[in-house]
Amino acid sequence: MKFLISLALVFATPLASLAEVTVTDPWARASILASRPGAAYVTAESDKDDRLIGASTPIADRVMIHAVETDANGVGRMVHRETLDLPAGEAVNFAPGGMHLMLMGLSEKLVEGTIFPLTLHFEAAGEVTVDVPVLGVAASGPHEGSK
Ligand SMILES: [Cu+2]
Repeated sequence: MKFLISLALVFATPLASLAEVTVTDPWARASILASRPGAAYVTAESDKDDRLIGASTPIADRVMIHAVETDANGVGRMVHRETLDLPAGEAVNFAPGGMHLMLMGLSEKLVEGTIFPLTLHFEAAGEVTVDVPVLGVAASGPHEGSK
């Protein structure tokens, strides 16, 4: 019993002070032209209320958080967001046609079969870096085109 109590204390201390964000299913679509921005997608989930405050990658000048909003005429347009809220325990999905990480000023075009690092900056959890696989130009999700 004494052992169980001390074990609980050991595990409770770090969890109480730090938020932890899990980033899964990163992917990007191959680009046809390096002059066009690329887009990367992930799923992010935090165990505490947190906020995505930015992202970066060595292959692009700048990474922007973009949402897609549909106007009154049903036309979707990209909207820049400075931050993105991550409510505790809620998985936030980035996907084509919705939230995405826009890779501005690519140093080279995204080639299918390659991988690049992407660092996400969270207000509470700090930095999380993931390896982003580049899938085919027609891929629409993280598991397609990855045989
Ligand atoms: Cu965009």
